[in-house]
Amino acid sequence: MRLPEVRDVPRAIPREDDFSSWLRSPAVTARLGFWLGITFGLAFVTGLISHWAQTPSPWLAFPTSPSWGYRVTQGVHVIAGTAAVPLLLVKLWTVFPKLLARPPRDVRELVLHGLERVSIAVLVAAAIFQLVTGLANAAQWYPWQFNFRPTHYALGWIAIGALGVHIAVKLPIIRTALASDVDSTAQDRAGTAAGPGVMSRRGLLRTTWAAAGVAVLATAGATVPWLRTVSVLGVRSGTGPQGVPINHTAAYRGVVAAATRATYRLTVVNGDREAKFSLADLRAMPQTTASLPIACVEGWSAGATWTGVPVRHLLELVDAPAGSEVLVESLQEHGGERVSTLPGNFSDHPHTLLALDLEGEPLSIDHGFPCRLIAPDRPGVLQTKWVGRLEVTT
Ligand SMILES: Nc1nc2c(c(=O)[nH]1)N[C@H]1C(S)=C(S)[C@@H](COP(=O)(O)O)O[C@H]1N2
Ligand SMILES: [Mo]
Repeated sequence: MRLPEVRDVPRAIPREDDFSSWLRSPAVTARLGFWLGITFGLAFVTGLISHWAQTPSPWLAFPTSPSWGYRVTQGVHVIAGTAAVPLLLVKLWTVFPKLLARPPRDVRELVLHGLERVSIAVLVAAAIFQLVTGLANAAQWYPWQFNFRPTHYALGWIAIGALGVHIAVKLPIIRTALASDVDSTAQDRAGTAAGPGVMSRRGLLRTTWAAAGVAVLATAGATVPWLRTVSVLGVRSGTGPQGVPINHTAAYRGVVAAATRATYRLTVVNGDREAKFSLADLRAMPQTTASLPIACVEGWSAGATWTGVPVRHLLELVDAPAGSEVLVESLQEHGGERVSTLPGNFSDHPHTLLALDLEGEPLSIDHGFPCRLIAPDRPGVLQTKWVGRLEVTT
């Protein structure tokens, strides 16, 4: 069945045919898409790792080694997402006229066309949502009401699913485009200019790669120490007290009074066994020193040397068996990151510490005085500060 053609309607909105730039070619779009696919793939995989680290699985324990593992995967996550921003913007520019394409008149084709449009709309919306919320999160700006983590996680699946469909649908075009020269006109839409105008295709691609490179350099310093000085966009890339940045201060979390009280006691509980230790008691226990990073989910990280009592030692004092899962509770009464769970393989690890010192000096109040949890290969959000209580939960 054919639908009547709409003719002679005055055009306020341009049509696909009104765009003729030599740069808007599948030869260019496919090359941008290739790298966009890589950045989204990296962000997806490292995002799954971060989700796993924060949602302990009873079937598959998150590993405690290498101790810098989460630092690397989360650094890659944020860097890949940042690099994707210029790639996505330029790619959308190259395909933008398709938005104005006239729908086919054949009903069957119209349905297919509509389905493709919907899948592209989902992909573009999810991709933009992920990049915008991810960047805002890395900048610690939360201009929304929803809970960031579950939303970003769910949309990650939607984005990667829609990306898979998109690649499958476009595969023939992608393969031809990538196999031929970037100046090839073989797949260009009729009406595309026959040669370069203000810019060559190679020039556009080089400019885009450079923009992605600048975006990476501007954020990577939050995790890569020697890049600190060039990272104008690196959040928390500067040094804080004792050489480690501070995310949430004691004043912000309202724990100054509780953390500095002379009557401070650490409570360790295993069923009906309960023990209490003063700061002096903790200092008198065997101490372990370990080099472990703070690796924030927001992408910044910093390596440091911590000294304190192994959590395993404290658990032995209340007869907790090996592999005990432990609930770590802060003196902090309100707000986020108040408690965290240490899975059994983490509480067993000799470098999982209740740290008292950072770089050889007592912890500053903002780093968690009198003591804070620090464990290998663990997201920063779970490295609980101002610890008041450890409770064995299994
Ligand atoms: N009790 C408590 N612990 C906390 C936080 C917090 O707000 N409250 N912030 C967490 C976050 S998000 C990070 S990245 C690390 C940062 O530790 P630092 O401030 O010593 O660098 O502490 C974690 N521990
Ligand atoms: Mo964090």
